[in-house]
Amino acid sequence: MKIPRSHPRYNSLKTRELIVEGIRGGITSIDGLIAHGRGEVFDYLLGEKTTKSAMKSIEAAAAMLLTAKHPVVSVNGNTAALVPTDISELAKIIPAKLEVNIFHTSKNREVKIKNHLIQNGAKEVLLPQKNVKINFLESNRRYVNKTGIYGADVVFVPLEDGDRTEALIKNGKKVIVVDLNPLSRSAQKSTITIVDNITRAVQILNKTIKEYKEYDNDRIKKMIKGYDNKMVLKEALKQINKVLSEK
Ligand code: PTJ
Repeated sequence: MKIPRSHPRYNSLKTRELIVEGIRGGITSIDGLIAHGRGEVFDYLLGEKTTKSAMKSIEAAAAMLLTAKHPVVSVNGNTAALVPTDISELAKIIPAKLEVNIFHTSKNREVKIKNHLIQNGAKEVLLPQKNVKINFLESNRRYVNKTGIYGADVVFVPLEDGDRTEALIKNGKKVIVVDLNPLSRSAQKSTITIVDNITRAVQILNKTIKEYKEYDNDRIKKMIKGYDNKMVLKEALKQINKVLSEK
């Protein structure tokens, strides 16, 4: 569909189109529409901008990814449709492994996500292996790659369904989540929660990582130490309250 540039909701409609194209191309699950709708509501309530508290999370995430020994960027069907170039760039600049990990089981979709990322700049994309699992999880997301998520110390998991965040933490990993809903299980359980739209957050994260590469290690470590995820989630809820009361 051709969306006129003058439409007041141009960006939002263009983003929706990416999800619809993702579904048509076999990259995104049909359930991705529901997830996207939920995200849109929270984005609206947050004022459709990267808030100060989201910036704190992005900064801490950049620091944690740069100091990780074995960082992995996990990609599902919505992330691949919305930000294939930015997420591929993120893996390149950290550098981290990129691994496909989806909730709604489909071998075909895993391969399509991998190919889509490669077409958008990724060098290597790992797929889950049927004989490699993480503990404490029953869903398809338990299958991981031996050289990727299985041995990772930090996992970046945008648009997550909550139980995997919890399972990854129980498996001894640090988890960075991007989720517009500050009340979701993944937002509440992760090490760092970036309460922002992935369409904005990854670009800013990439820029921040490039900048922090110049910083010394002590400065980076202090940033991680000083970060308080509970506080960031409270600030996100306050922001929602503020937007609602101003209306
Ligand atoms: O490709 P698959 O099979 O792995 O499926 C991916 C989805 C996203 C469909 C699956 O993980 C799922 O069902 O997720 P949930 O449980 O609906 O959670 C998605 C979360 O992401 C919700 O809390 C949404 O508010 C949030 N969300 C949706 N769109 C965005 C978002 N957060 C950040 N940016 C968005 N654009």
